[in-house]
Amino acid sequence: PSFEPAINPSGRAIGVSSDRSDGVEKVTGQAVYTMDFEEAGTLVGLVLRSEVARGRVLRLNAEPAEKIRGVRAVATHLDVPSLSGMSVVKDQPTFASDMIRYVGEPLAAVAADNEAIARRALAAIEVEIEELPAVVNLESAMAPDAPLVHENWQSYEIAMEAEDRSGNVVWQNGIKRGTDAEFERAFAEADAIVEDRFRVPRQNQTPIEPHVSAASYRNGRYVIHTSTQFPYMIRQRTAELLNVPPSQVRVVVPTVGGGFGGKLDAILEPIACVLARKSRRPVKVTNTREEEFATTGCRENASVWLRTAVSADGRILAQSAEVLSDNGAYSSGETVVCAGIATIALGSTYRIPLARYTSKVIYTNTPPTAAFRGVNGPYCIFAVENHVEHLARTIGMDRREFRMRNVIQKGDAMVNGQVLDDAYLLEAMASVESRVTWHQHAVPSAPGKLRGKALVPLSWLTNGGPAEATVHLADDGSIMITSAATEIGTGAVATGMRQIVAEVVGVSVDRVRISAPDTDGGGFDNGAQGSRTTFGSGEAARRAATAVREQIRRSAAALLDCDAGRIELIDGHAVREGGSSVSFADISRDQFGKSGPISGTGSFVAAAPKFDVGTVTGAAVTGLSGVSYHAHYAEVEVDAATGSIDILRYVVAQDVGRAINPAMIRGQVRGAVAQGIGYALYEEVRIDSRGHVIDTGFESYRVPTVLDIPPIDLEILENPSFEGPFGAKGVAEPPIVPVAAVLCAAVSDAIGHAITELPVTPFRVLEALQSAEQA
Ligand code: SMO
Repeated sequence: PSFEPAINPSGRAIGVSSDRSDGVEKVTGQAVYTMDFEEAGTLVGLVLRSEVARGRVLRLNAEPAEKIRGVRAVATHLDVPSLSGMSVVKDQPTFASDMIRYVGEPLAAVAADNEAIARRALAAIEVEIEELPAVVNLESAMAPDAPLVHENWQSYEIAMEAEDRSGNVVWQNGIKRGTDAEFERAFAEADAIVEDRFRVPRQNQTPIEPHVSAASYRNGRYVIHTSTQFPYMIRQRTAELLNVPPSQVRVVVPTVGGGFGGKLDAILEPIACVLARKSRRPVKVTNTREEEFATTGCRENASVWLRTAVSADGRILAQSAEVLSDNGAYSSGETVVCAGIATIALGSTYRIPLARYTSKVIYTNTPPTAAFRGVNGPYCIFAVENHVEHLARTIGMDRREFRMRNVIQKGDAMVNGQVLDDAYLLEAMASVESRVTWHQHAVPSAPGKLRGKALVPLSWLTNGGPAEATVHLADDGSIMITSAATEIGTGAVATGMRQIVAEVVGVSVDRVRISAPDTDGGGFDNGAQGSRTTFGSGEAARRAATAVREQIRRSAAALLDCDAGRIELIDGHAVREGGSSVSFADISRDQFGKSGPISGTGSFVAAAPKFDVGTVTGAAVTGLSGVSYHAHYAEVEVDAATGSIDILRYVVAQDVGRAINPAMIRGQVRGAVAQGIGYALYEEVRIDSRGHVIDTGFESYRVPTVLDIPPIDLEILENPSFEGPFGAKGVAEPPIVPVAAVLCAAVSDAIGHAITELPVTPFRVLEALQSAEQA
């Protein structure tokens, strides 16, 4: 691989743990979140939500609410265009009209002078609903005679095999590798066949700042200030729902208090817009914590079935898999798109020569599910790795040995046929093993305490979506970046992109500023998703900065009377080889009068990966970009009397391509492992038999605290990508992916019995211990 070497060989700007520029204002309470943002005259918007999971709206009368003094607007489905012709991938209307499909579905909204009036107005809206039988879990939704969540949904155009275009299946994706005859022979001739089914619950992103959107309507345009990860998606989706051209919607993003995948879609934005249009006043709609738990898109509940043929000498011969993911009542698109990733994720760590994988997304009468850091990776890898432990046990082989025999190595293809010329899984595993006692005997446990450990390798992707950026040389010699890349708390925009540009242009990081995301003010950006900010937005900025750098050198050459090739850019100055120099401020002012201000633009989209398709067919997501390589190790101690789990040691090796800011990487790994611990051991959004979310607060929904998170021993590996800036790859998502896998495997190792369902609660541990005794 060849990529440009660092332009400042001293590494002044990248590879340095620059301070987070947004840190001080956040910890001192000065940062302005959408929560804090308020135009003069802003009204309070509240949403009336359905109390039943499935039903027919017989009557909806908003008139009594409209008559209340201080109520400025009441909106229902009558105020928005109907959704006919909307694609199934994004099918949620702003307000329900005739049918209700989940508890919490918006029926109407009000804008009033204050919250008390708005609450009274909600209570005054008259609603009559005929409750109908609902399907609130995967099993009942897939039953042959199940009620259809979308009764006329077969009219949607879906690229799906004909036999599956029925029932509540939203979308199906599959991968076939090898011929049917080869596949069947592998199972017939296998020394062992192992089968498992794994189950996982919903996980809520629990951002500190809930969803909140403020909208105004001026001169026929909507202006939205909102807490989002993806301003252009909000613009597009809101425009689609309001049936206006996207250019009639402007999206501005103040400081964001956490996203984690949950803030990709328009949820409150269209509601705020309709209320603003009707009231002719700015309107702010804020989710309560209860609404945040009960109505926003969680990581989906799912089940993963795996069946594998294996040889006595520990080789995977063939594998079947079926993933069932709960879409909820409407599709945001994420769960559907990610169904494609699931089939690849299952076959991205080990060589699977023959495969039959299916991934199905199912409609249920429950709140729509959506993206969450790592999408379905945490449950696909949880299933794959605990299944691998089962395979090794079955043939009596050491699990480390089994993994080494099957793990993808350089030049191998993943199950989708994509060749990984740079696979660094063995190196990641070696990094972890050099820091743990894997080969030694475990430290003896105290009486009643059981110790176990596990090591899990991982390949993971970076979103390769498009980005534009512009870099300007200002009149004072400082640098300005305009981009719609969105800072969601990782530091990748506010600090990382500035480091990248500083490195290229040859200034200190504090001389570089970056604009806040505004769809009226910067180029397109694919949003803070899939760990793509540094990789994609950063690369666009690097390219823009390179164009500026060359213009500065040309201008300096003219001023210093030499060849541009002899100019170096150092600390805000253009320096002629061995002699005189001119400051960026002087260059800038000189250029203003000659050929105008200096600026450059850059754009990026990842190239298609390399394939050795052979007999692979059917993958809807065709390839992964910016693949990085990882290993996680955990050692746990289980209390046999109480079932409680202590994490004694947690070790990570993460390939980041190129470390732009090591301290920020450590922060991301720690945050991801923390969220992974929550998923593995505590978190579960439960839904009752009538479709109500049970866990609507932190009293019953337990997230890990600082007391639950052990020190994390991280080694950062640098295996440069061909595309990211200076070789950088995505960082923030991959480290959540293997956490549940490694913790569950370590607990199963400790208690001598497999656990196949998350979260691994003390109750499940005691249940498994009991089964182990009976066996
Ligand atoms: S789930 Mo992430 O925001 O791509």
